[in-house]
Amino acid sequence: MAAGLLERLRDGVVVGDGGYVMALEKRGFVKAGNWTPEAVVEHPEAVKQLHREFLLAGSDVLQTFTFYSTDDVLRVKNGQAFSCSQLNENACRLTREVAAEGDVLVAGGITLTKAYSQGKGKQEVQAIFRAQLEALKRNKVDFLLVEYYNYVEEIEWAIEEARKSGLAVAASMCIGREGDLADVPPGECAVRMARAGADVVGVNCLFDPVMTLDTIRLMKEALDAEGLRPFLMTQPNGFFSTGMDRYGYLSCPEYPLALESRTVTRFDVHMYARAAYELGVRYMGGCCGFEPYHVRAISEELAKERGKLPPSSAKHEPWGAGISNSSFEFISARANREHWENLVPTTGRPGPASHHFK
Ligand code: CBH
Ligand code: ZN
Repeated sequence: MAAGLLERLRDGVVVGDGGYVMALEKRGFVKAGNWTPEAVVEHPEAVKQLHREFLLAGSDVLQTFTFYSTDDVLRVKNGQAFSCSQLNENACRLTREVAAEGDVLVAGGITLTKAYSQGKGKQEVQAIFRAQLEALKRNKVDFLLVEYYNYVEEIEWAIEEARKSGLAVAASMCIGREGDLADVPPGECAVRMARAGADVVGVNCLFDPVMTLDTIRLMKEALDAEGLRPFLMTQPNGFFSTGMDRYGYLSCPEYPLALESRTVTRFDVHMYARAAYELGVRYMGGCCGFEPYHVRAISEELAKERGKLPPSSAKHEPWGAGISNSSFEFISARANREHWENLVPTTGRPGPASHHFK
């Protein structure tokens, strides 16, 4: 039998997928603002194709496209055209079909509820988590991904339910350096996630790789101080959001329809992947703004550690080497790491250059 999540994490580094809602929104299959996953019923081939592109980019995990798939969120966002159970059932089938094309794990994703933010109690909120988990368990996902929570108390409740499945649990909050929306600092969030039973803890979404690295560093320090050793995970956004408050990219005026000029380059991703690895992060992917080529950059940066390049590197070489056959000499002159590592990308618009990772 293929190795499970924890064995893979123990052995090395696990590359993750992510960024589905935004990637599918751009392709025309998800509605911005809703970010709900009806595409698993309406456009199964589009979802499968994106899974496949992440797989080819070297992701070791394919997550079910079940983001915001709770009956209470669906009701508010789209009049509940489909139920959580219908969506999750379809999502699992699609993910499993593509996972069979490679040696990857299926992560069953559960996400935050509307009920918690409305002040509903633990029993009501956990009933919603159980409803999300039903189809995931029935379809035998390989592990659970409990992600995008902005309150540590809610993720504790989710982890508690997820644990009951007996599956490994990876848990990540959408917080930055300032902590959760109730002002619980990242270190305390991490400790509480680990104590609730998460095998992997970390952060996803809302912030860019720079802020995400700061946040995971704070998490690690607190976990170390408590003698806790969960694996660490980071799935930052692929948009620079320097200087934004605790809502990260949501506070950018360009969110969610004009974020392109903030997009990280594949070389920014190389630097993020290296820095995260050095910090001890072993489950590494991306969230909104990440596309398969960004995940390929993680796989290429960590090719030595992983002992392999991903399939889609057949059409790409790390650090620009692949462009040496360009039709003009001035372009092939850029076929080296030095050029791409030192590049400060511009927006191409009149005005200041955009931020660079360094
Ligand atoms: O799409 C994915 O890959 C998911 N695993 C994470 C999505 S994070 C989406 C954030 C939406 C923000 C909003 O509600 O405005
Ligand atoms: Zn996201």
